[in-house]
Amino acid sequence: MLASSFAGNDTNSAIVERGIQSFSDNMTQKIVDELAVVHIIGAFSAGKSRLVRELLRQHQTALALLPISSQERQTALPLEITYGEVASLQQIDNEKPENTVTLTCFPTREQQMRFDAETHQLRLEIPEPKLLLGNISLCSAEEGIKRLVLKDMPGWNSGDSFVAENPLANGLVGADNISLVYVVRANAVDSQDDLSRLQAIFSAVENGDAFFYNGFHLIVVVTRCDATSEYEPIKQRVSERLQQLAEEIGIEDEFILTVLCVEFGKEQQALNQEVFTEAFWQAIFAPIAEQKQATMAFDWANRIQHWPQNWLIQARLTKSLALVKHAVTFIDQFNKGGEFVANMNNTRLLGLSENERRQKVHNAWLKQVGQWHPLSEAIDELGLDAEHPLAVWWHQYWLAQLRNNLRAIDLLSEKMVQAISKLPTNVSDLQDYFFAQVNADYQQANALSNTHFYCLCQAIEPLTHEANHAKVIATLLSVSMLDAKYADYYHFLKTNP
Ligand SMILES: Nc1nc2c(ncn2[C@@H]2O[C@H](COP(=O)(O)OP(=O)(O)OP(=O)(O)O)[C@@H](O)[C@H]2O)c(=O)[nH]1
Ligand SMILES: [Mg+2]
Repeated sequence: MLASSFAGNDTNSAIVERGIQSFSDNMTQKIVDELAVVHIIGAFSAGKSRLVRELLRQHQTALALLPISSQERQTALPLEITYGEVASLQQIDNEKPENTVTLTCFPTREQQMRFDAETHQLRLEIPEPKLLLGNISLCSAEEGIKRLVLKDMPGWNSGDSFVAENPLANGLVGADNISLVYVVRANAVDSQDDLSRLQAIFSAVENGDAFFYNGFHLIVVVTRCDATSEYEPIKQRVSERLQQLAEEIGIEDEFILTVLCVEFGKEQQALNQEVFTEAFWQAIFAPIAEQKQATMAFDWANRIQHWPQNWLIQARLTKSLALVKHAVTFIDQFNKGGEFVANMNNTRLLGLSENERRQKVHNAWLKQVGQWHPLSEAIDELGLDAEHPLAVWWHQYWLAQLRNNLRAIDLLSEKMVQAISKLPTNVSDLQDYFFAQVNADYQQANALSNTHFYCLCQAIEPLTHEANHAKVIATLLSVSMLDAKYADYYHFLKTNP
């Protein structure tokens, strides 16, 4: 089987790879920086950082980057946790972003305290899919996948931090909050100090200073609940207390409370907290759950099914294959029983002028092969919009192959038209004349049905009837890769005998 030659310096595989890469880039939605924030607040040593560690426990390789949780006051700088393709921890100077430092392990409290919590923070990026929200619309209409930012805050009463002492000044106000997480030890659920801080936050929600999506969702995580029998009484006590606070402040209509009790256990012998962590994620995403579900199910196969009609490539594929078929029929008709203009000879042209002879031969030829429109012009009409995700593959591979393979047929047709138009009156044998004029081009064109590209066209013909557009594209991309690899291999063998 013949293989087409390389286009420029690229191998066929390189061209297909580029097409597939471009398709993949176009179909992968970019992650935008719009922030949806969930603050984790509470008194020092309540278990805020421990909660974060539990949520990210399966990221074993990033263990050194996770916040330290200890019996002493620990967190001194706010820690942002969000999605990143690779785990990384940075210390950010909000006023001088150029001073950002990448850290290889989580800084101790002493190390953190060298920096001003008002202007500095830590940022942990981690490949945790739970931190991706899908392409939901939050505050702006920006398209792309939104990230969740969890904020592990310094403890309220850790004394020496501006941030810790001003829970309202440290981001709750002004952020696009999805929900709020308040962590409290089981033995501190009656704390007056916590209550007065929550009161300040509830008031900020009431007067609109603190913005929350779809109501004010508060998730209370009660840690160190060692006996499950305590869960219900604790939940009840916390609910009553906070519901009453919401009523006093006048936000009971928008106040949605979830209380989760947990016993994380000793760090070293951490229990499997799967049930708790699932319940936790579900609770914090409750305000955007519907939107999130709708966008997450919208993968690329689904998106292709929803492409506009003029983006679907079946119609263009059908037209491409029709051109190939047309070319093959043309070649079949081109030579009938060894004659390029069948049954034509000098006797039938006797008594005609030079022009009349040429006209008669041309008509006979057209009758034999049918009307001919240059294939290259038909191929030009098959272009895709530049913004079509498959545009690179379609133009650089598919249409280029089509053009390369059908060029010989256009050339043959042109050659024949020229040969007829300059047919001299004194040729002794018409068939000999045409043989000399076009046979070499005919042989070239006739090789089409022997090419790997022709085989490919036959193999993908059933796709033109396939209703599943994603399947069509997936199949096209994979067979084009096989085709390209074959062509490169063939070329390699030919040039390295
Ligand atoms: N046994 C047990 N220990 C817990 C639990 N929750 C937290 N701890 C421990 O309590 C200590 C304090 O937890 P941290 O996560 O550091 O508390 P924090 O709220 O981040 O405290 P600051 O950063 O100082 O504000 C750590 O040693 C945790 O391992 C729990 O449910 N059970
Ligand atoms: Mg902490």
